[in-house]
Amino acid sequence: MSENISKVEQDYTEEDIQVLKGLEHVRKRPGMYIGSTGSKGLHHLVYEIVDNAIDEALAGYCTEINVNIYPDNIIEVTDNGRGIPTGIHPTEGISAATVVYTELNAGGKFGGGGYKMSGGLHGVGASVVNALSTWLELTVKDGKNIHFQRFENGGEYKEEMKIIGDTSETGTAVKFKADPTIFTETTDYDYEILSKRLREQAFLNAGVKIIFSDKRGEEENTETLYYENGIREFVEHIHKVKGLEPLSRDVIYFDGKKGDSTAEIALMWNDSYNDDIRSFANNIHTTDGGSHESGFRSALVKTINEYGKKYNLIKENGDKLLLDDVLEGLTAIISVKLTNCEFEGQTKGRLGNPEARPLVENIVSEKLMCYFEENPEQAHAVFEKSENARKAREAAKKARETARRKSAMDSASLPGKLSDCYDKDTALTELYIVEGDSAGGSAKSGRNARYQAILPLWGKMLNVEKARIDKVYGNEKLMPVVAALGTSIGEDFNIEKLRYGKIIIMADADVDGSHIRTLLLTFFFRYMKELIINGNIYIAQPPLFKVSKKKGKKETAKYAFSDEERDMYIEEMKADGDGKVSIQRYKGLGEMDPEQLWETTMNPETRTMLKVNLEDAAKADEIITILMGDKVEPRREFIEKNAKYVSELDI
Ligand code: TSJ
Repeated sequence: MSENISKVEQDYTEEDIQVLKGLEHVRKRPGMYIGSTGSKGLHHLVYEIVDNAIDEALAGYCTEINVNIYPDNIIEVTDNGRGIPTGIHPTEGISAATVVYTELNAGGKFGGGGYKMSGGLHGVGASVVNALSTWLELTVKDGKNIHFQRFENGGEYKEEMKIIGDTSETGTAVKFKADPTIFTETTDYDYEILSKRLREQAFLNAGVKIIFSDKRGEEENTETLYYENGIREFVEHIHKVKGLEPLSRDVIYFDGKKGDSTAEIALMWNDSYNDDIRSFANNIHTTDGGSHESGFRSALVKTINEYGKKYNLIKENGDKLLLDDVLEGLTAIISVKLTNCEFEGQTKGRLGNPEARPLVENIVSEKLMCYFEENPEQAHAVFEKSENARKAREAAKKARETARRKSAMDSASLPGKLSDCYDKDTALTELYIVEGDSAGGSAKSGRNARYQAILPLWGKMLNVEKARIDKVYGNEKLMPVVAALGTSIGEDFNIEKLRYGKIIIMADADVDGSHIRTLLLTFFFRYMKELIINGNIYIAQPPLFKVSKKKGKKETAKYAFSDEERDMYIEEMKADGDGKVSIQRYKGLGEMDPEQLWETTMNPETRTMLKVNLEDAAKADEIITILMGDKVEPRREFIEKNAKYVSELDI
């Protein structure tokens, strides 16, 4: 068989050259295919391969997927499906499997069979993984033969696919090593990141068993991810890890379909004040929602109000529940599978397909009403919870009006501690939110007062997890931030009134500093989310060390932002000959004089800052929920699992 499909190496056709150009382009512009060449892009490689195996499972031919990490960060993904077709591709003249690996976007196209729902974050496929790997090995078992092919240097191959043995089993195995010349930042896979994503896939695809093993360390770390009840168990899992007390015993679950499109919804309320709604389209997390999610929201508020009216729980029309009221304490998963997903927005995180809205809306409207009628105690519990939220909302409105009268929200009365800048153009202006008065002093002297404003924070920080918005209005630490920004919060938020283009959180690299950072991020995430989406929030990166050398009277200094960088500068200075190298460790911003602070952390020409994205903020939000929550067990578990991360954050 391998004889039939072998081609002479030097006999390149025009098509082959096209193929190579495709993969070459992937190597030249990896970002276009996998988003980034950082840690995120690296992990995408694994998702991309696993998604293919999941497609086979969804098609009904595969029950088990194995994902292994071997020493040296080699990844292996195996399934027990039909095996990628190895027969000769009708137009390309080589094995169909080879086509999948060497042509962009070839996945699922061959054989006419194809898949109806194909995921893939950016529509990239196995060929992209191949293009970005030092080597990749493909093994296909077809119930008779074992076929094998090896690729090197981003998709080149010396031999066609060949038979290396016989077998009675079927399945596909892919093993690859990410190319360190492409992934220059890191080629180290993070167990928790992969585990979280694989678990999510197991929840979204009920009945698919994913066995995940990390074989890099002395002790193997293995998890079996298998959920017979799919997204119902996802909702329970979220409650369990966050330590939230459910309002009812069972998760509410609906599914339905229209044509080739399907939707599943699972939901449950808990005793917290926040909602956690996660939506997916073809197994891809739509972080910015979209048509399916808005269909859900609209059906939810409509149905609960209808129920209230029907059973005389709502007396006057003015008592109508708003969306925010019914969302309080709600955890929900919405998962749709469509033949052709369209993702919109800058980060492609929003589902565009208009048909997904009525699909979800109709299922939820019809079935939730039935559910409430059959489970009146649950319906009443939900109603009471929403009713309390409505009352709190109205109390907040009063608090807000009082606050407005005192004109605390008005930019005409800026907070006393604010050292404002002269410029008003948000293309230039920056607000530094600084923890501690001494650092605030240095920042004030060191800044460029034309466009940099300084707001020092003091006093006890409010824990936003336990407070509703009415408490935020009275908080001495947050109110100055709100007043300085000028945008107001929550329902009143208006980005047009923003007084600074960049809002920079500048805190020490210690326990208190990370506490402040996390709380501020949570606050922005909950009450000023648009600022994060809009990319206005930054985290300053002050150096941790100063490495300097005195040669006679002349001092040269370099600032290091990590232990590695510090050691590098020490070596450099030592290698550079005589003079004494000294190291200063900055324990806090207050230890730097104004010039140093300007040069290292505030000068736009020389500073580095981290731009906060929605994911960072959501992470902070999750950390706050778990660490500040009432339950001890999830907190302990979280800290154990995330020991590395937590110590980095030092919370
Ligand atoms: F694409 C890939 F290489 F990334 C990959 C594909 C990786 C892994 C781990 C598994 C797979 C894969 C593909 N598993 N199963 C399949 N199935 C097919 O490609 C297949 C088999 C038969 C037919 C048919 O119509 O008979 C159609 C397809 C798409």
